Amino acid sequence: MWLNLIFFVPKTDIYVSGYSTSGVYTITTIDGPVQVYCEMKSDGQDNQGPWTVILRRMDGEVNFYRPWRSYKWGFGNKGGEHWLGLEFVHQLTRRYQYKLRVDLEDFDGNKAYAVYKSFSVGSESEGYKLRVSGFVNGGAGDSLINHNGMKFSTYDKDQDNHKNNCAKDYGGGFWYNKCYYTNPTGHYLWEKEGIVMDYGATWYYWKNNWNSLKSITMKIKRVN
Ligand SMILES: [Ca+2]
Repeated sequence: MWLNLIFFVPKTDIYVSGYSTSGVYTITTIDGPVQVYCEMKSDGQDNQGPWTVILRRMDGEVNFYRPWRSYKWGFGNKGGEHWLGLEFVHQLTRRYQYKLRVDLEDFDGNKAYAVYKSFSVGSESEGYKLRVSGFVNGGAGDSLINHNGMKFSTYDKDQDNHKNNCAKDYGGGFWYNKCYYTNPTGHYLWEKEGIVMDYGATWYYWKNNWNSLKSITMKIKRVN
C-alpha cells in the first residue's frame, strides 16, 4: 500500500511492494507505530484500492460512545470495528488531496455507496473540521454535505450547531451539525431492533434515520 503518512517522510511517498491484499498494516509515525486497515478491493465502481479505512462498523463489537481523546487517537480493533483517529486522518489529508468513499450495507444485503472527490480534516485547533466536496452518487445519496464545514463533537466536547449535545443525544462522535443526516458512529442495532428513529447507525438519504445499517465503512485514498 501507499504509506500515506507523508508528513513523516517529507520528500517522497514510499511504496511497499508485496502489500497486495487487504489487511492490517503497521506504519511508523512520530507518535509511535499505528495500525491501519488497508483495503485492496478492486471491483470497479470507483472502488479501486488501496484504501485506508478510517471507520468501520460491521457487528457491534465495539462501543463508539467515547470521549474526545478516543476519537482523536482512534480505538477499536483494526481488523474489525474501529475508528482510525482524527489526528492521523488530519495528518494524512493536510498536504495532499484525498478522496473519501462510504460503503453502506443493510440487513437485506443491499449495498450503496457515496464518493467525495475531495476530503480533508482540519487540525485539532480547527476542531478537526470536515471538508468534503465532489459528491458522486453510488446510490446512497449525499448525506455528508450537511456536515461539511462542521467541527467534530464528542459527548465531552460539544462543537455542534444544536443547543443540545448531539453526541450525547445520539450516542456517537461525529461532525454533528444540528444534528445529522448520517450518524455512522451511532448505536449498533441488529436487524430485529434496527428500526428505531434517530438511534442507530444511519445514512438518511439511503435508508432514512430509522433504519440502522448492517455495515458502514469510510475509507480514503490519495488522489494522484
Ligand atoms: Ca450543542
